[in-house]
Amino acid sequence: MRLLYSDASPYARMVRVAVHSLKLSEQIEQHIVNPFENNHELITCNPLGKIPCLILNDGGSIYDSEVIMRYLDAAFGESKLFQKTVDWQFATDFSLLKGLGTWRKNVYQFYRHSCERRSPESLVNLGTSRWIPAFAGMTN
Ligand SMILES: N[C@@H](CCC(=O)N[C@@H](CS)C(=O)NCC(=O)O)C(=O)O
Repeated sequence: MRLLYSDASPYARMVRVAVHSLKLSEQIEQHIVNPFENNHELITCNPLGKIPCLILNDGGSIYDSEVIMRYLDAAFGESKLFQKTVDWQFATDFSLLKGLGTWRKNVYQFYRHSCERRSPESLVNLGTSRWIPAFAGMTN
């Protein structure tokens, strides 16, 4: 598989965290693309011309960061990152992460702040979340 991405894209970064967390780095070749240069391969696999875009081994393609992550998790991760049944609070928290434009240190602080405001249980979830260790690792 081949992942078209850009270092500057928070959406692509999120997918790359998932690739790393699922230990798929050797199976997915990561290729930098500037989405604003009308790259032929990108437009061919994603008519929207946006990254990230995952090109499958059979030539098909999957795009939109969340769809890519859900695909990788279901196909190769035994649904470790996203549960098989929808947890709406988890989905909402995930949307919060997606909505953040700035990553690195801010993502962890913002998420923690948001959980602290909600409920003590959220803090427990924060500690046990499968995502946070990966994000925290990227912020160091
Ligand atoms: N909903 C998409 C958004 C992807 C997106 O907007 N990517 C930006 C880079 S951060 C892009 O490719 N922009 C190029 C364009 O809009 O033409 C996702 O989650 O993957």
